[in-house]
Amino acid sequence: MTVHNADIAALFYRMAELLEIEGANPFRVRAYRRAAATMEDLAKPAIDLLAMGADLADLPAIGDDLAGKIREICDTGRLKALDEVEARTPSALAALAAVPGLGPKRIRMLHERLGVSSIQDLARAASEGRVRGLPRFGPALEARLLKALRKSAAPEERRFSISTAEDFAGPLKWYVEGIPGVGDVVVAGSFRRRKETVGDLDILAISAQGQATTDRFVEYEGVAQVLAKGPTRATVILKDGLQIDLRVVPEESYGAALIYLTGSKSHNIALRRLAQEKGLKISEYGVFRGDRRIAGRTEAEVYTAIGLPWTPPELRENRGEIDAGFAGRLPRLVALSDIRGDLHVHTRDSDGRSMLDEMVEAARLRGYDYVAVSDHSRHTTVAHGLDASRLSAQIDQIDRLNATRPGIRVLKSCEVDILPDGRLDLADAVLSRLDFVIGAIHSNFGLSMEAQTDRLLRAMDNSCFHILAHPTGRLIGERPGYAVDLPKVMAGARARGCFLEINGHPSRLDLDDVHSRAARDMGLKLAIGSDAHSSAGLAAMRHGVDQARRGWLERGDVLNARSWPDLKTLLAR
Ligand code: DGT
Ligand code: CA
Ligand code: CA
Repeated sequence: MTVHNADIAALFYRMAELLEIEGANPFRVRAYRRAAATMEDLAKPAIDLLAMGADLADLPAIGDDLAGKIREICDTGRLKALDEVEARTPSALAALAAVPGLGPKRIRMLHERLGVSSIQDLARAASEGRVRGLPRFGPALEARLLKALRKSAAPEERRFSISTAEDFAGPLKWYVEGIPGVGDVVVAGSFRRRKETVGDLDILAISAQGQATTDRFVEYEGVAQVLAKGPTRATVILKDGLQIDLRVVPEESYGAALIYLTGSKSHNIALRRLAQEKGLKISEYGVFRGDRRIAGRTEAEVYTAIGLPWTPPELRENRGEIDAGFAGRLPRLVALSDIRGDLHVHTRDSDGRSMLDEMVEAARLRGYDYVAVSDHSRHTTVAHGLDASRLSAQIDQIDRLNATRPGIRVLKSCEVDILPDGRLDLADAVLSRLDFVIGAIHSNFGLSMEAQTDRLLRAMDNSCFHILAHPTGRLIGERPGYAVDLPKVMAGARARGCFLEINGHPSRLDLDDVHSRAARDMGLKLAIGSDAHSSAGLAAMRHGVDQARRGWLERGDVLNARSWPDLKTLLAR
């Protein structure tokens, strides 16, 4: 575990904030703030100083007590004293600190004078005009608070799936590219990092004429509301509720601005810390030594200036990419062009909308070497699942197709239901005729974690089983996954020669990025499937690949980045 000085500072600031809300001794509050500042200014990581045997009590504003706390944080990543304060501060009160304009002193005043201990209390008091009369408040602040509260009370932060965001991003990008004087345009933010959902779109445009650009930007036909417009930036809300932030920068800051706007925030903060350690300053305008700009035009230039290789946006989550970059060990991420085939598609034989030969032809047109037909089994009756005789007939049909159609190999598969007791929905006799079997849960989501985990492991005990589809069963924005001990399932899969899937359907993306990373770290290979239910659905492969990239997967970690002969060898149990 690496604990950064900024992490220690953050814990101390939080401590000061909560103590202040509590009305603790001001000297104690100030001591934590000064200690936090010391940590921020420290040139070397405290964790390294400790390892070298340095006495941190020698540092400014750090006494024996705080030195001990720093050691505790470096050892455990936590601060017990803070946990205790957190536990006794009403969480609603602590949450008030997130309202712009409210610091601990004001929160305490609101609490003591007006009995405010939640956001709702505050909204009521402010709308009744009771806040303005407090010392250090006033009508202007009251109005600002109300505005901030209205914003935060707006529908529970709405997020858009990456594929919905793509639908908006494409035309919007063309529009901005068409504005006179505009050069490159990039949709940055979480969209560029390929997060599974985005809160808003952040567009970066190069132009020497900022004002003219934002003027034209807000005239975009989809705009419902203009929240802000200035010479370098504008914010609008589209009719469908999606917010768009536009930043306009001159060419010489492009790389720096792109890094800033791509984020993530925690990646940016880590970069800034790194620059500071080198005596540099990094901002959205460039990298500076003193007043001199030493980099900024391209992303690569900026990364190089602070000693890092250019880092793929999907990795910029401060999940180890900085250390890996330093060590020259960034993964060579799998790319869509590495994918040789699709391992999960449906046809009209179950709940797909395209005929089997249409699916095969669409896969061939995508340049695949193979495509696996994996219709549902009978247990999933709503999907018109196949029983043994219908599956047999499909197998025969695919054999005939393979004999006549050159250009792509059609693999015989089936998405077989895993029954509540872990048995598979179809008999081994028919399953063993398939090239491989995908197992999935479509019922009994409510089992205990232990039972669900056992169910999956028992299914994988069957030597007909190969790939576990959408392993958590979640539907993004609709339902969480079932309770399951994924690390245990992953280890169990590896031990049995089975694999897990990254389902590329934009409402599934299951495994997600974090679980995919965990699989990779334990040496478990993954299959990426589109779960297409029509020929157009094959395009979802790219969403699966995006999440694989966010999970640090390389070509070798992905089953269907292999040729069929190689894949066949891997699938042999
Ligand atoms: P989202 O929109 O919630 O899906 O996530 P992002 O990552 O697109 O975040 P957003 O739209 O709030 O901001 C876009 C980028 O701007 C973000 O990825 C990094 C940068 N950024 C925003 N706030 C800060 C900040 O306080 N500090 C730094 N260093 N960068 C920030
Ligand atoms: Ca964003
Ligand atoms: Ca934004």
